[in-house]
Amino acid sequence: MTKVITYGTFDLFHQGHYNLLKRARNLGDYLIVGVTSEHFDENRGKINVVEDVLTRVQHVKDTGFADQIIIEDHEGQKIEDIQRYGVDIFTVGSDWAGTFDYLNQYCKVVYLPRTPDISSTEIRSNMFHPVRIGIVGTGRMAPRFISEAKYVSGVQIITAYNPVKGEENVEKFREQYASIVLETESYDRFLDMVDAVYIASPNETHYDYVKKALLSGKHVLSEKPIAFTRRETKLLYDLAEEKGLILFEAVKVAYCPGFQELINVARSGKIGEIKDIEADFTRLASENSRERTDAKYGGAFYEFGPSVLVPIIKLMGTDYKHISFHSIFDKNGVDEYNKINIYYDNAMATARTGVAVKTEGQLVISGTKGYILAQSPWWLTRHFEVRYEDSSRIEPYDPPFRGDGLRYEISEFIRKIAGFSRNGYKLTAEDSIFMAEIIEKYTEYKERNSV
Ligand code: C2G
Repeated sequence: MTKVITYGTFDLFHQGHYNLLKRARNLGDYLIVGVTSEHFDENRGKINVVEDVLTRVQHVKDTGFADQIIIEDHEGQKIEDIQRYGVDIFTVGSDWAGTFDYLNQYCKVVYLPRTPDISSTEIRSNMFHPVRIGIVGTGRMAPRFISEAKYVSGVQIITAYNPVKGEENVEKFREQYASIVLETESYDRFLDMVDAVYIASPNETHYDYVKKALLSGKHVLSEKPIAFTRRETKLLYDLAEEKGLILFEAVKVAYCPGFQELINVARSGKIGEIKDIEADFTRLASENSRERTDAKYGGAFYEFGPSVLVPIIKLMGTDYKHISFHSIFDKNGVDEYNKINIYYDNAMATARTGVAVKTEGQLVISGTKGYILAQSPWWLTRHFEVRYEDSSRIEPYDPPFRGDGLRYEISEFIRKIAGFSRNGYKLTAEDSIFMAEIIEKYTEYKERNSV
């Protein structure tokens, strides 16, 4: 009996997949098909897969060509499988020609002709109808957004908006991105061109921009904080809901695959009951930066507060008993460094943020059986460890992380707009509204104590 094995994602199953499986089956008497897990696809940089693994397995099964279906979830598995199942022939489509020659040591490698003119990528982009995006603000975030959006299919950046006359970054933007229409006069005209907006303007302008965009029927991804009060934030989410629009707060860490994994490990019971969280995020900003000169809307807490609150909200929830703030302010009332303590029944958390004090910058989640340590920069989660009383016992995790991480939040946003996926569990409206409540409390504290 000749055993054949092939692998694929088989997303949005199409004729090319069908032909490949049929040809693979005809190479022998028994066909094993490896379908990639979500985790493995994320690891190899394929972040646009639409269907979940069980749906994809079902489609392969429905063809009737597979005698056995397995899940491929890690690098190096092909070699293991070939040996474990006693495979004679490994095959994939000719788009991979050469890539798997190293498997010749274990079995015969055959590249089958690829069916022309059809691919999951193409189907995905047709299904998604490219979402036309406009960017509000041409400062630091805009170029990062543009370069990361290239990795997400179904996105077109059409226009950018900045009404501030003479700002240096406007001209730079115009020169660098000739194909993006730069609108400097009318926000309405800018909105008319797009399906969705990404808001990366100064903090205090987010609320108005978000509100107007929603009222014009546009989906919104807004930099944090969406607004400075609970009431305003809730109003915006209610408005989005009423209009059937997607509103996402861009707290990047929440959408990182590695951070999701960290939260899931923490929730799994591995470290026992969670009793304490220490989330630390500091970045020294230059003395003339916006963060250190804008006494009203700058400072460390507004800058990094949402990021440090995410792990606390995700693991301890919103039902806290008491919160206290401690800040070091400069002479103009800018918070340079903060320590926030949140107390729950039987658990507590500390968040530290700073723009003029440098700390270790780690995330520590402490439980009754052990703790999770994610070192700086834990908000771009690439590595974390589970540690125990026995200090020699360390379990490392190395989740995937590509680019500067923005692509994950963009991809989630686009998927939600397209109606796929995945309810927004990563950062919900409730999470954002709760963050706004803490921000509001912080503002009251700051007004009382800063100067
Ligand atoms: N395929 C094809 N013709 C197409 C499209 C795809 O023959 N028009 C083949 C691919 O060459 C592959 C299989 O169908 O052999 C599955 O394709 P994908 O779902 O795109 O999976 P892929 O990313 O190629 O994964 O470990 C995974 C493997 O490396 C292949």
